[in-house]
Amino acid sequence: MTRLPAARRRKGLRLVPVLALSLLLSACASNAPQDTLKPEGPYARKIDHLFNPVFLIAVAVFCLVQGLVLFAIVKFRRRPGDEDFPEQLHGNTRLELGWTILPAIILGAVGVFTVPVIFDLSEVPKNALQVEVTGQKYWWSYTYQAQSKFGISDPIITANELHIPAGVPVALKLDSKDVIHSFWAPRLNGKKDVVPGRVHDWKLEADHPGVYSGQCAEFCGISHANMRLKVVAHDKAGWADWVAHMQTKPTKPTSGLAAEGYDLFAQKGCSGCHQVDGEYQTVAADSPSAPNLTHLFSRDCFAGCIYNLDDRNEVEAWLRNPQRKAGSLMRIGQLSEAEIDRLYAYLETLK
Ligand code: HEC
Ligand SMILES: [Cu+2]
Repeated sequence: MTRLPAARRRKGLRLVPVLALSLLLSACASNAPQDTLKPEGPYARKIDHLFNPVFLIAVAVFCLVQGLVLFAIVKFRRRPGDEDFPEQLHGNTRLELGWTILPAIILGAVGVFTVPVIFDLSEVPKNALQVEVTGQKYWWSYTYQAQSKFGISDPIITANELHIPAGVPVALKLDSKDVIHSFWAPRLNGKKDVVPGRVHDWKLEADHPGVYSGQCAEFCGISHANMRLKVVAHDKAGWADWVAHMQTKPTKPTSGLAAEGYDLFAQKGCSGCHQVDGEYQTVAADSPSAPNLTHLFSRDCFAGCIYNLDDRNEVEAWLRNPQRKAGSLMRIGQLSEAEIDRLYAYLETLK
């Protein structure tokens, strides 16, 4: 066996504490909005309640196994004067039965608690708000069909930010336009694959009003990491306001930059992909689907929730070059700064 020179070995050893420390510190983020260990709703809590004991069992098994390994290493180490091979053994029925039966019992016990949770989580909740979720490269669209129980009289279509009432179960129907994505809002429930040609049921519920971030959790292409989402949970009044607002139609601007922007929106082909209810209703059949912009400025974030809508620079940078988000399916010609100003003025009216 070739051995590393002593100096190199020592250098390698010095890296061990550095690695261990960085691993430890990486667990210390004070602001971790996607921390699955801090569930904020009943479904996520079910998973957490399962995770905690299973983790403890895993720790106990780890300590037992590693402890036995260390014990064997120390106890049976080679001592000075040991010249002969140790006694060679083959098989030990009692040990082998032990380490087959004990893990089987442990896994069986874990299974007894896990299986009901799997069934619970896949049960479609009753009296739930229904939302259709479509994953696509690289953003999420949400459709709420009319549901009188939740005050929705006309369908609502929005993107990236999923609005829900707090304390109410939300039944999701997940579908994909292109490849496999995975819908994940860690503090509200686990992951669920979003597969083209199939509709998967999933659900969410938030205990309290708040904003819960999430992301696509299945590698789906070059901007997979830029496919984030937000779940915004409202209190009763906030939910009623949001629904009422989303049911209004924007009024077409008639003067100033915004009116010029309105015309540019058609001239520059934006309306070929983007729908604005009441104004630009139909999009080209062969265009990639694009976020519905009817109430664009009622959202906080855009383009897979990676940019802030309240930062005008980010919106302008997007119109200057939508390819700043790698692989973006928004393809437009180069716009002049004057055109961008006008388009921005129009977009801003889409509240
Ligand atoms: C070829 C289709 C297409 C055309 C044409 C197009 N877009 Fe887009 N647009 C998209 C797609 C797809 C996205 C989502 C990109 C992403 O998040 O990965 C998008 C995203 C956006 C967003 C962010 C919306 C959100 O909620 O995330 C805005 C604003 C926008 N486009 C404005 C425009 C304007 C203005 C024009 C015309 C100059 C235009 N788009 C032309 C396809 C298009
Ligand atoms: Cu994805």
